[in-house]
Amino acid sequence: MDPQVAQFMALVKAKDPAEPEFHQAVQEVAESIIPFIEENPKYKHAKILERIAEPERVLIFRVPWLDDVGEVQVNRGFRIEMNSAIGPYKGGLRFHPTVNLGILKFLAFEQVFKNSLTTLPMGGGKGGSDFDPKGKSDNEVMRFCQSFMTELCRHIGPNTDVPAGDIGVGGREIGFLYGQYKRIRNEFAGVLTGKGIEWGGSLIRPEATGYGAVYFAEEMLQTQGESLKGKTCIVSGSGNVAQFTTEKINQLGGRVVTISDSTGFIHDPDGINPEKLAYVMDLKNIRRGRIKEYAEKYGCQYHEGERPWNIKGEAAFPSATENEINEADAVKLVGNGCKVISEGANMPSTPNAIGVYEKHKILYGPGKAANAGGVAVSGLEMTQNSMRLPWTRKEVDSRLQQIMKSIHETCVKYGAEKDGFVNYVKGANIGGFVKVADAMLAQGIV
Ligand code: NDP
Ligand code: 2IT
Repeated sequence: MDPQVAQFMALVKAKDPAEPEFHQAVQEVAESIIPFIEENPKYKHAKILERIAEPERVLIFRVPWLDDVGEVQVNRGFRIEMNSAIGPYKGGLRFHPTVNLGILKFLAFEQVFKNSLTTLPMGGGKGGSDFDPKGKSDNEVMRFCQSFMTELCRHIGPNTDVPAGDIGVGGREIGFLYGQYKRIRNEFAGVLTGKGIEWGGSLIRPEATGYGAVYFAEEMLQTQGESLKGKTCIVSGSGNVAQFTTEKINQLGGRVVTISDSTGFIHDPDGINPEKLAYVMDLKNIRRGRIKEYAEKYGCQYHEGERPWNIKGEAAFPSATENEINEADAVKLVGNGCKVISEGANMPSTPNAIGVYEKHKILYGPGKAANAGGVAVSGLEMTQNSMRLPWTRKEVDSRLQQIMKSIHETCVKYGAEKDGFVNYVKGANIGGFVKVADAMLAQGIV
C-alpha cells in the first residue's frame, strides 16, 4: 500500500476500529484521492479528505414498538448526516438485521461522492435500523415505521435531510414513514423520496436505480463499440434494483439468466422474460416469498446457499448487497468471458475482486457511479416537489439517461489512462470529490 494511504488509513482505523466496511469504502477512495491531492495541494492544506471521512453528525436512537402479540420490541435507529457541502443530506434508509454504525457510515460516505456525480445539489447521508421486516405483518411494519419516524422527524426536513429507500425499505415503508412525519409536523413536504405517485412521488423513481445501472453498462460497452443486445446477463438480488435491471435488460435485447435472494439463486437459461419478471415482482413485492418458488414454478435450477457468479455470461449486475463478489467469484466471472460489470448494489465487490477486474481490464462501473440513477431521480422528485409540478415518464427517463451519460463522461475525464483504458473507480472517486471539495474550500473550516 502507498505509505500516505497507509498513514491516513491508520488514523481512520484508530478512531473507529470496529467498522470494517467503512474502512473498506474510505480506503478505496483514499487510493484514488491521495495522489490527486498531491497534485492539488489546496485540498491537502485544508485537510479536505480528513474532514470528508468524519460525519458532520451521527444520530442514534431507541425505536420501541409493540408486536402483534402485544410484546414490546426494541430496535436501534440511526441517521448519519455525512456531508452537506453541496446540498441537504440525501440518502436511503436500510432496515436489515445486519445494520450497524459501520455499515451505515460506509453507505453515507459512498453517498457523498455518488450524489456529487449526479450533478444535482444533494449532500450525503444514510440511515436505518437493525429491524428485520421479514416475517413481520404489515401492522408491525407500520408500528415500527411510526416509532422510527417519531424520533427521526426532529432531525430531517426538505431543506435539511431527505431520506429514501434502500434494502428493506420500499414503497410500503416510505408510505408509513411519510404518514407519521406529516401527522407530527403538520406539513405536506418533500421530506422523503420514493413516495407514491398520488402523494408527491416521481414517475420512474422505482425503476431508476436498475434502469440507471443498465444505461451505465451500455455507456461503458459503447466505448468498445458494443451493446447489451444479445448478451447473457447475470443479475443477483431480486428486490427493487434487480427487478428493474432485469426489465431494462429485456427491453434492450439482453437475456437475464439468474436472480437471487439471501437463501440462494435461480438459473433460468431461457431468460427471465417479462411474464416471468411479473411473477417475480408479485412474489417479492406482494407475497413476500422466497426465490426458490420461481424454480418450482418454471422448472429451472435452484442453487441453495449459493451466489450466481459461476454462471456463464458476458455482463454482470450485482444488485443485492455489499461484498457479494469475492476474489474467487471475480476470477470465475472473468474466466467465463464476462466483459462488463455494472454495480446496482453498493460496494458489492471486495477490494481483491476489483483487483481482478483491473488486472483483466474489464469494463467495471463501481456502485457510486453505476447505481447513482436512483438518487438522481430522487433529486428530480425533490425538484418536482419544490415546483409542485409532476413531470411525465418520458421527461424523467430522458433526464435519467442524460445524467447517467454525464456520470460516464466524468468517469472518463478523470479516469482515462494513457493506453485508453478507463479506470472508472478512479474516475468516479475524483469526479465525485472535486465538486464537494471545492464547495468545502469555499465555505471555510466548517
Ligand atoms: P431490496 O430490499 O428491494 O432487495 C434486496 C435484495 O438483495 C433481496 O433480494 C435480498 O434478499 C438480497 N439481499 C439483501 N441482503 C442480502 C445479504 N446479506 N445476502 C444476500 N442477499 C441479500 O433492496 P434494493 O434492491 O433496494 O437494494 C439492493 C442493493 O442496491 C443494496 O446494496 C442497496 O444499497 C443498493 N441500492 C439501492 C438503491 C435503491 O434505490 N433502492 C439505490 C442505489 C443502490 P432477501 O429478500 O432474501 O433478503
Ligand atoms: O444507495 C442509494 O443511492 C439509495 N439507496 C437511494 C438514495 C436516495 O436518496 O434515493
